[in-house]
Amino acid sequence: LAGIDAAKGDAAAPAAPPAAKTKLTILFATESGNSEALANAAKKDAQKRGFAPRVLDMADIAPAALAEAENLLVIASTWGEGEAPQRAAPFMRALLAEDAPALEGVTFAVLALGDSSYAQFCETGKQIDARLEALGARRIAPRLDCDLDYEAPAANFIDSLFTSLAPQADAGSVIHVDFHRAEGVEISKANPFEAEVAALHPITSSRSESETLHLELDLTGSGLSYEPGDTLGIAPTNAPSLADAILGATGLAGDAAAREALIRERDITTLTPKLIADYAALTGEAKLAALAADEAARTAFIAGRQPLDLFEAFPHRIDAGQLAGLLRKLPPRYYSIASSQKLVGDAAHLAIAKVAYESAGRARLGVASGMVAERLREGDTLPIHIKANPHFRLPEDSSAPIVMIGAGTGIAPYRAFLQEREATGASGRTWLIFGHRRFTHDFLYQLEIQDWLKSGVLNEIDLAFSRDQPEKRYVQHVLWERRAALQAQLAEGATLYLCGDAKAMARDVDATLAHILGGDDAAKGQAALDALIAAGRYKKDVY
Ligand code: 2AM
Repeated sequence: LAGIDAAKGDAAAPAAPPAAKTKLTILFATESGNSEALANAAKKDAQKRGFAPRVLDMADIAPAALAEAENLLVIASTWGEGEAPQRAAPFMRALLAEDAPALEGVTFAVLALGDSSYAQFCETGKQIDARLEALGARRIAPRLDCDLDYEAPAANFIDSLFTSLAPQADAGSVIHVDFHRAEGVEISKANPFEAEVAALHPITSSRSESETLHLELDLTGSGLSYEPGDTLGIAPTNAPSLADAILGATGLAGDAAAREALIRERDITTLTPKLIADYAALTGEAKLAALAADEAARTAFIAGRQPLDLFEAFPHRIDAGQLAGLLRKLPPRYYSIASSQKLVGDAAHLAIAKVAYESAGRARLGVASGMVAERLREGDTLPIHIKANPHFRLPEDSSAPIVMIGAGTGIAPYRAFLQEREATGASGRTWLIFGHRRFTHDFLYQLEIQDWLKSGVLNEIDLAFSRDQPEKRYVQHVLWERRAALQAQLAEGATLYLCGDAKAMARDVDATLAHILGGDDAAKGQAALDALIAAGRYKKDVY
């Protein structure tokens, strides 16, 4: 290990100055902040253990910056279908390019975060791990791929990595920071606050094809605070009817403890390749083993299906412990906060679209949105925590213009921005470009928005209702029509925001923005967009 050898050499020399601290570079790639938070916690731990650590964001550097890194810990999230976090994309392109710099002399370890329900689980971490080795760097620990419940395995990985990097450390002086629980009694994912539901009502008309609810949570007594742009995590419960169906299919009907665990603790709606493989191993059924082993057949089976479909297609009696062991831990669901504490005080507002669809012959409901829409009542409490979203904040200069582009519940953080601007009287120009299905049913927060237009908190609005005319009209069509005004705002120093659907909308909006900025020169447009992102003037919160 480069760092340790150097330290030993120094110590052996008789009149040498104190051994130089072992250098450690912690490089993260984050979309929603998990990798960033881990990197910062790891840095604190490393400092306490006597390393000289620094934290780098992949969004801010090029691969050449790693040539000087002696010991490198990479903490990388994967996003969407095996993609890198958006702001890390230029770094990843450069790392994978043929002219990437040689990294001999660098030792590294990769901690990958992901979601095992995606086929390309932890793909970004895997790519980095393979590429660093190909560029001549030396792997000092096998990569760890973490699922949504990453906190404990990630903390253990970092702990043993640091221990192996500094075996010479005096054990008595090592303070192990358990960053899994370092927050102590603070409200966190592991220790949520029971927030009372102060208000819950639809903000779409009863004839809307996409019901959206406005939820107000009382934070009194929690000590919680948030900034506009931050997100709120809800620990949901599963539908009791779905839990009962699973108990029936696995021969556990009537087992009250198993039922409780399914409702409160286990993820009973996500079918992963691992679940199929584990169920095959548990039951020894040949057809299941064949399905688990055949990637194409497995992917086709998983599409639109959930664990219940698997248990019904391959019925076996299993015990409660085995059932719990097959299912992931139920993860929280995150929503952009739709309020500013400067206006609402000890409260947080959310806009929640009810997810309801049919697949593989069965009606399905989103876990959290289904719970909120069907079972939650005013006066109930809900376990919640706040997750900061430092990359989706209002500009520091409150006189700078902002352009807010959003579709559907993508309006939520803009309501927070506008409440903040109302409360502070900030002078920056505000322009909202909002898209949804129908003007009469789906104009979320219409009355408030009209009031803001009247009072001047909101200076300009453009609407794109997609289903009010034969041809689809989307936010990117508005952007294109209003490209001259957009360019003018950018020239004035505007920051652009984009919130809403990642797959279709964000991709199309990006393409339109690149077209506006680069004309027919696609590369020029992309470069201009990348430059805006790098300057913090194009911020996305897409899901
Ligand atoms: P649609 O469902 O009528 O196609 C919020 O969901 C809004 O985003 C809806 O008006 C929806 O339109 C629209 N939407 C769907 N696909 C989109 C895309 N590729 N770009 C922009 N908006 C889109």
